[in-house]
Amino acid sequence: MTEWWKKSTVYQIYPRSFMDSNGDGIGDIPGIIQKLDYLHDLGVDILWLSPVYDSPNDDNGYDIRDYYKIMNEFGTMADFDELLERVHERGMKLVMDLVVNHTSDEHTWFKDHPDFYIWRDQPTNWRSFFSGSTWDFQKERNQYYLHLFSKKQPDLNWENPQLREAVYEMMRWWLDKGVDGFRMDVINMISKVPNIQDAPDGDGSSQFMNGPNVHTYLKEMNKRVLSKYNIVTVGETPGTSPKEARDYIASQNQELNMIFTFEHMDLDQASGGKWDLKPLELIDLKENLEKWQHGLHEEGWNSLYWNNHDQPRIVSRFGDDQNWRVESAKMLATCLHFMQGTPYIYQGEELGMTNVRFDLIEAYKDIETINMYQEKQKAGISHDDIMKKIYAKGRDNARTPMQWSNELNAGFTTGVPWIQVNPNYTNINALEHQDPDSIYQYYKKLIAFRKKMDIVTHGDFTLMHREDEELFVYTRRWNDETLTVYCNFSNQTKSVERPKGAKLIGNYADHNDELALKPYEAVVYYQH
Ligand code: TEU
Ligand code: CA
Repeated sequence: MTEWWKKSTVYQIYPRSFMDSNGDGIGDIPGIIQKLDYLHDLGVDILWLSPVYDSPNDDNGYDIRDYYKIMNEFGTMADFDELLERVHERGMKLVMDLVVNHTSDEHTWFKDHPDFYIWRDQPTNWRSFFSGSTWDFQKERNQYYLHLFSKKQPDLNWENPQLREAVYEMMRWWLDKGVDGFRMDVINMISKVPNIQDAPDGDGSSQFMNGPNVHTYLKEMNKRVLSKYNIVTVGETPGTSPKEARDYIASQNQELNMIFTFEHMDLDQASGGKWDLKPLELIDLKENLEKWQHGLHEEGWNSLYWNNHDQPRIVSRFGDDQNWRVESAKMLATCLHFMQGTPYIYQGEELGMTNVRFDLIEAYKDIETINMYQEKQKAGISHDDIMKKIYAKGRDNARTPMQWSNELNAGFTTGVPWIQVNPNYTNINALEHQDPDSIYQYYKKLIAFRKKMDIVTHGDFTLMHREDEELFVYTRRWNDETLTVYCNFSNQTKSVERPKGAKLIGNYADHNDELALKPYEAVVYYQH
């Protein structure tokens, strides 16, 4: 029997930027309820909410102050209960974002249970994901506490069984409400090596990623909580290979159902990390996705994504948002949605929303971006050179308000939006989403194929034209059926062999014996 989430498509909502119902400029839960029919029509069946718990919003909700309370800006627990009911009555499911590698420093635990956190007399030289040190000194205790992210996100000490029990109790509370699963924030970082120490150039990741007890903890979490519910779980696991992924998600391991890999999202950066920009080589992308398709084909299951609230928008990143926006958005969607796995659509991806360019750093809100700007400015890098990095990789690219219409503020709010709307909302918005040629309707077709074609769910994967630097071509085979997916990642017309079978999707008009793909065109052939 195929697990239900293997035929599903997930839609990620970043509530702060999705829909504001009360004019305070901040998206909220009643706003999500207003848009459920838009989501249901698209055909997605699982909604993943980025954190909606009480938070001081140092990292926009990924710094939780109270796991049992809804963030004031987003509404009330009654609003949440209504959202859950409205989602379920449409036959959809709701997955929460579980952030338990760290809490906010304003969580009562930080004061009342210091042993739930990680303290040392002396700091190591580790660098935070958000610039600066991963240690902050606390006078009262005369010790340093660890925070891999912001200083207001102290890491939890998972070696402490009382902490683990407190997390499991909270998880049960949400699951007993009827929540359908969890996306688990940096879950592969919860086990640190026992004697943490300085690391070469401050990169401590080998001491906290996929650590010594991470599988012990996840097996315990599965036994004590997850196994008692019919739910779906996906772990966010930076720095994980297919081999390590199988350890987390092979069904016999009784841990998680899926994980997010970051390898394909790190291909357009050089050795200095995400801000050290490097053009994408398509062959690197083809071979990485092939590695993951093969690596999890028999054991495990891929999470298929191009976008989320931390990544720049794919049509600007791997497509062409100036000259071929609609074509390249559809091509990128085709490339991903015919692979094996569960696809994740991030809000606005179905409209071909693009990256944004604010002239002033003050327009940016993301702590990662602001800290990086200050750090690089101190290092003497020019404003323009830093802004180039932010334009390419800043997380606010994904966090500008959802563009619902061409009205003021894209119909997102009647107030002043917490972050400026992308000025291109006047011609990129959801008004035309019923138009048969819209990107939204194209996504709707892709989602429907997954539901009705077993070859998409179960077929194997073979990369074709491996050496071609502009074409991404692969086949899927299942019993006597074959799908051939052709994606032109360039702004040139590309000719390839005439495929066998019938055209399943794509605007391409059949020519004689060859296939001439227009710039950023995708076409899929089906034969059996
Ligand atoms: O992100 C984890 C993570 O690996 C980030 O460092 C990510 O790689 C980076 O932001 C890319 O630029 C998760 C959440 O998705 C992110 O929003 C949070 O800020 C972070 O954890 C801390 O909770
Ligand atoms: Ca609001």
